[in-house]
Amino acid sequence: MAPKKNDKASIKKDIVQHSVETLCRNPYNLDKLAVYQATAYSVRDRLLEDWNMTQEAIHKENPKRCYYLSMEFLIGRALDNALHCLEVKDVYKESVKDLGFNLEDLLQQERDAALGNGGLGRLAACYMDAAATLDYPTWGYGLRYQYGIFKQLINSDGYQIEMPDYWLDSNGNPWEFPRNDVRYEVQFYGYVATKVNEKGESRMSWEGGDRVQAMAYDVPIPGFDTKGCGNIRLWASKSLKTFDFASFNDGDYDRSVADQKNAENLTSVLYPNDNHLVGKELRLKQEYFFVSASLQDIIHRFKRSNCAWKDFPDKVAVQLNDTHPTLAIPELQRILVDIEGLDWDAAWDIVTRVFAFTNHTVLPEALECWSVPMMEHILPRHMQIVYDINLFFLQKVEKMNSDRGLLNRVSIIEESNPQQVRMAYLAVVGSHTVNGVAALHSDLVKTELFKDFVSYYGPEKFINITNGITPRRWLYQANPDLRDLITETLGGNHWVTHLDDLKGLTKYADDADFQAKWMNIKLKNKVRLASWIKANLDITVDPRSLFDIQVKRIHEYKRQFMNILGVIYRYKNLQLLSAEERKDVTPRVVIFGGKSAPGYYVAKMVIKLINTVAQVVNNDDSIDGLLKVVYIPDYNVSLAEIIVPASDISQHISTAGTEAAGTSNMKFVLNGGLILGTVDGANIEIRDEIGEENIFMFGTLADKVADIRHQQKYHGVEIDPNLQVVLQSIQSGEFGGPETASVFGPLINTLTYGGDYYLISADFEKYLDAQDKVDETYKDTAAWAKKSILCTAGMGFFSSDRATREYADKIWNIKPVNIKEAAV
Ligand code: GL2
Repeated sequence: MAPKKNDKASIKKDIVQHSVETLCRNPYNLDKLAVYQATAYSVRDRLLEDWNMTQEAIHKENPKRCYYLSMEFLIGRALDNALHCLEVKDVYKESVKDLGFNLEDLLQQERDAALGNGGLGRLAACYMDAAATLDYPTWGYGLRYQYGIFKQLINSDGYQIEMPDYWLDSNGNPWEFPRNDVRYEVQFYGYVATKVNEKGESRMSWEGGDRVQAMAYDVPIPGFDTKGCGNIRLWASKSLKTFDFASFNDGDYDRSVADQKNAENLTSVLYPNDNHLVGKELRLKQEYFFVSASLQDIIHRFKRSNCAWKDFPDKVAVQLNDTHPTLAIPELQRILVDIEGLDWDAAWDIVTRVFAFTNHTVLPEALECWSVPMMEHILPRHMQIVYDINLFFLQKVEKMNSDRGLLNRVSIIEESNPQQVRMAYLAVVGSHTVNGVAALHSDLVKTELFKDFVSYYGPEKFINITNGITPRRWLYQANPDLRDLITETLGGNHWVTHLDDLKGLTKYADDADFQAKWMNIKLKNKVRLASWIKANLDITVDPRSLFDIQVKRIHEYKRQFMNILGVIYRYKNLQLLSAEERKDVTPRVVIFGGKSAPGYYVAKMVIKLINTVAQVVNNDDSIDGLLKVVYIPDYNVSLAEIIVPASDISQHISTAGTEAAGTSNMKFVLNGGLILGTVDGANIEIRDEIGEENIFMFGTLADKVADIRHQQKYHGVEIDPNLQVVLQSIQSGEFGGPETASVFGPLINTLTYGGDYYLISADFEKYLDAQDKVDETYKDTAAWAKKSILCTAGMGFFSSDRATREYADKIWNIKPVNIKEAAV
């Protein structure tokens, strides 16, 4: 087939052809949605050429490959990204203009692929972008949820309301290729029997139970400045029986299709919990369904290469993105021992050379444990295998150190009632390398979370790979004016794939002309966000105010509560100032966004408080517009692309030691936004890279947190006096009246009776001081501009290209494929 041509006439022809032939539309009756779709199909055709070439190149070279197993991929929109990667955005803009449409309007028609909760899922998407850009033979595997993360509405009372996100609506999804021919069976329930094979050996066999089918959908992931195109293979569950004729003939119509519905329900929804385990049976089934289908596919591909099992670890690396895919460990052991007939030790040697595990959190409530009775019921053979893995592991530990306490502590089985399988321990025991996602976090992983494992295995098994973000989406695409200024200043766009080049901006940090251009772009981005806010929320904000942004999942540990308490403090102070004093005040717009897990009561109350405060502050004319509070509903990847470039300050204020890394911090700083943050997660490394004079840091250090909690337990919480005033104003009904005040009682109690676990009171004064510093610094525009430029200049290290390379070199042991040469 002749390759697609990228001149305007060909593109227009392709778009019209898809409108008529794919969408069945009359070319004289096209709306934006139809033209978006036709455009998307035409771009997909072009991607497909690269996709095929890449897969062919990898197939020919047959190198070691890496598979990134993740229950979440928070991809966002695909069209704009693909246009940039294929370097056809300008010609497409012209082409759709000729057809009577504006490309930017068309881009807004696309629904986000929101198959993730937050940072963890977005990280997976950034790594797939980097792997494609760097030509690594890496595929992602995930689930094709029919419903992504819920849509968040804020009702007139300020509460979060959840609506289903049926992103695969009747319009279809141009960004996936259904693979009708790639299907595997996945088994659940049943029992374990002993069987004698042809060689007369007796083997365990998993029998009976239910079966569903996994069908593959491939999502192409374009690389930048390469012909390479990566892939994420998503599994959808299908019924093996399409229709039960017996029931149908008996008149039982519901039952005749029940099987199909039940099977398809399995991959229907993404669980909406971030950093929190909800131990539901359906979730466990999703996890097993996912790893079973993925491993069958990986093994199928491996077998085509005619290698022996002993070579499997030289051909295959599997990265477990958190514990969610950990069942892959007993599953591979089961396949090798029960089905392929390897002996236990040979199989275990292979397993432990294939898998590596990324830990993304130390929060106890997020660590996955599954009840043994539930596992026994759904996965009877896997439960036996987990027991055996544990037994052999504990025998080895005992040889080194027979301390009973130690054996209990490292056991994969927790002796609770009922017993639980500790998935993180299973992941550690079954992997060759375990990594944390930022320096401090990896340290805590070694010294606290897996301390006993470090003393058994030695420290080398536990490494750090600090997270990274893709500069393609998060600067090149989201901030076109800044992109162009950087490209012009650095003399080309080499920086997009070599982010360390940004260092070259350092020498312009004091240049007044450059500063003016730089700050002008920031202002333009703030105007863009202000217009969005006006159009969507009918709130007027002045783009010359300081934009202070905190957008992320709502969680107690992330302390949005502290932020809004600080806003109340600011508001009360403003009320006290004279007209003269007000002249000296830096006007602020405080912007929040983020979803709470539907069942997370305290987080939902924080959302309610923010909206209640916003209602009062925004309607109080007496403060001369010096403070505005905005809650942006339904925060998602596409909104982030508008919000991130518009920040002056963003807040990353988790209690020290709780945020494993954070990745939005990187996005903001890359776009010249300064940070107000705690000494936590990747904030620390950002400070090291950009210089401590360019970041506002405050708060209790991680190694002091436990002491303070201990103190509070015995002596109670001493509420900071400024905080006391703020809490009283809430309790007195200043926000929403006396009835609303009582609604906030339980929230306030988390600071007092609950023991202020997240140290809001302990950090409050330092937080307010840091905010004062922000206000003061902002008054000096040149000083601020310099800091902003140095922020961007220092962010080279946080490219997902660097992070992915580290995974490839230190863990996966894979090399890039030469796509052009190999494809010839
Ligand atoms: C998270 C961490 O909370 C976050 O700090 C980290 O940046 C990301 C990616 O490593 O992982 N862990 C987690 O369970 N979620 C995260 O976002 N959901």
